[in-house]
Amino acid sequence: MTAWNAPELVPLPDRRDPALPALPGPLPPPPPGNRPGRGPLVHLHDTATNKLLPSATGDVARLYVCGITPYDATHLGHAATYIAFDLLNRAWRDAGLDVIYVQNVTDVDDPLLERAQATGQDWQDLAREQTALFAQDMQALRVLPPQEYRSATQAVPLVVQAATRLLEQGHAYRVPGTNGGPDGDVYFSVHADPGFGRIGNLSPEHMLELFAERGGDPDRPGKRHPLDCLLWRVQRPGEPSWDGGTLGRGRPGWHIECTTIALEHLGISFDVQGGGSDLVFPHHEMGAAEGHLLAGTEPFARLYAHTGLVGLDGHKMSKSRGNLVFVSTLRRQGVDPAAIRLAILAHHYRHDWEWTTEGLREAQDRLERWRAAAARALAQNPPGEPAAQWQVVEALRERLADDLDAPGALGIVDSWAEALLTGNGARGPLVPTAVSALLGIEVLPEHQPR
Ligand code: 5CA
Ligand code: ZN
Repeated sequence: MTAWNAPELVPLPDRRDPALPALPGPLPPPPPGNRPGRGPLVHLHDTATNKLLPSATGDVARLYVCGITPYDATHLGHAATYIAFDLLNRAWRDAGLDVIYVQNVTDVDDPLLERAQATGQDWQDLAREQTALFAQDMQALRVLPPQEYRSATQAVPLVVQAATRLLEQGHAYRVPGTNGGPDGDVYFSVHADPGFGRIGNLSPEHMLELFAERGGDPDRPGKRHPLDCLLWRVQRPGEPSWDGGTLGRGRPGWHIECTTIALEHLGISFDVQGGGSDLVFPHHEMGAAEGHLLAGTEPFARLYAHTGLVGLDGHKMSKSRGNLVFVSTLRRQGVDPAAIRLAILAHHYRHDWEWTTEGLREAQDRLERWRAAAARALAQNPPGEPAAQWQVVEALRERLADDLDAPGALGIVDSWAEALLTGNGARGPLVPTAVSALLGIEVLPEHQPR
């Protein structure tokens, strides 16, 4: 595994392969004494319970992060979300866990088809192009690739199987055609799951409002409940469609895509489902209910982690609003991706925040200071002191283990850099190595872009 690839090109990697691109390998052994050679387990905020919970329970940590809908390039909101979960991935690896990370790409959905139609582009070309660009952006930002990167179109057989099963179980039903549309769209019955509402803990009114805003169709005639969500949309003229067996030709609904991909590759009760906070409801709520009924047991995910939303000029950055700053644009302008990453890490992942050019400038300054400090840390005289270096590394690990406190972690590295640049900081390669492995920021000269 050396790169992000389009899903159909992904050779399945050995997830135990230690030769990951951005991890310089395990940190060297700690000095004698009681110092841990491995990072502590991250405690992560769970949206459902509003508590900090251990992020994993065994030797294998299982993560599902909701991927992009590829009709526009990666904006900084996307980047912030994937960098947040990249911190978790790195901390888990540092804690000695075997990580299975699964991500989807929603390569068929209404907004993608609408964009393709509006611009006259083939929807598959659009999806392929934007997925490839996303992969390049992620690689530039040193986001470690997932082991399984799966597309909605690849998942069609899983969705057909799941929708058929939910129908058989009586947890889904067919809706007659409206406005001249065909009969047979399949909907999931939210009330089939007595625990529905467990993730967002929202009032019925709030759920309805969000459902309508985020791709739902509360007013569709023939539904049993306004919140019931689409599992299978039977074919309309001009729309792509797949063989649905007894469901008829059609295409998958959105939520069931992630439910089935997660169940297939991680199994029920995997450790963490992640995404932006715009996915709490309805997306993750629907997934939890569908997954519960399909697997016959719960929870779907043990923990639901959500990133705050990145805004620009007072509004959430969103494709529909068009107030976007793209990672690829900044890269084309010659901005060092490490500075973009640092600008993002300066904000706690759970906060909503605004992208500003000033924030980027501060990150560029910080990166310069860190790199100057790293160069000093590696100078041979005087030689490095293991204990002093390990103290910094442990403080860094401790900040990340506390709900991925990246701003706190940056503060630790700032202090180390400041001390080195003013003459008496911890020398040696350990801190730069940890900064690279844990934060994904390259400060050593040989890794920096020429
Ligand atoms: N394909 C679905 C998820 S299955 C989707 O939401 N795609 S997306 O392209 O709209 O968003 C991709 C990821 O970025 C999601 O996790 C979403 O929650 C997150 N995201 C979108 N906008 C922002 C933003 N402004 N700030 C932070 N994260 C965002
Ligand atoms: Zn999803």
